[in-house]
Amino acid sequence: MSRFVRAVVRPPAETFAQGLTEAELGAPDLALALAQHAAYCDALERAGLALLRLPPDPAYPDSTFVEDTAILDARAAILTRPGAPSRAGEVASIAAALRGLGVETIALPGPGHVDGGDVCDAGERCFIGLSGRTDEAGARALAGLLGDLGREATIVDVRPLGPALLHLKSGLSTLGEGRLVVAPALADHPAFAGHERVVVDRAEVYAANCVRVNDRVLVAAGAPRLAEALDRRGLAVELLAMSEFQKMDGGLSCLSLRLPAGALGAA
Ligand code: CIR
Repeated sequence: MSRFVRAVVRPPAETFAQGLTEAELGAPDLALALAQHAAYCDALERAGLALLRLPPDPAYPDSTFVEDTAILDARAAILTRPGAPSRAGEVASIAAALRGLGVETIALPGPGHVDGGDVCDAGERCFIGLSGRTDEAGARALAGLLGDLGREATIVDVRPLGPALLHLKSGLSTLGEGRLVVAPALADHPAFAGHERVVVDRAEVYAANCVRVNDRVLVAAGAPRLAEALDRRGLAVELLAMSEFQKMDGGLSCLSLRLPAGALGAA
């Protein structure tokens, strides 16, 4: 599994509650969201990452979900074209930030759409979700670019699984070494047949979006069975409160763009 050395993060802005959501969990509390974001950043730092902390951007209520704007490979960052029109303008500032870190950026060839939340880099293979946000043209363009970078890609259609999965990674995470965490709806999908799968309990499905960062896995609080299953596999788990981001349909992975060591240039 890649060693991550840096991450780009952006706290929620005062317009956070105006972002997109289907969650019906009520309006987020901004002060609590900021505290949860700060704790998330602390956890990334404990995992060994140096953070580039971008300022909040009130023009884009969903801009704290930085993961949707780029796909980080060890050689370059592919800039996405987010599927929600209100989020299209988030990419420019992330592109500038990545270039400032010395990361080469590549634009997704048009006209398709991709959200980073639909891309799960499982090492040898990347899974690309077809969702309400990522369309076929975008998925194919991304698969082509990944192929140019020497990566294999498999497209997984999550649209038939209904609105519970906003993105592929709402129900899929990689633990490294070929191991995956999967939501029950994806447990028997043929795309994952060759992988060891940890199937998340229905009551803990939000935690299927977890993040392996170096020597640990960051997991949403409230998923004791998943935490125990990871612990049994020898993985150190850090639990993080995510309630205010869950209200806005966001998972743990969406709050950061994690850069593998090779992605950093000379800057
Ligand atoms: C949206 O609907 O775009 C945001 N409210 C949530 C995005 C979450 N991103 C992710 O799961 N990668």
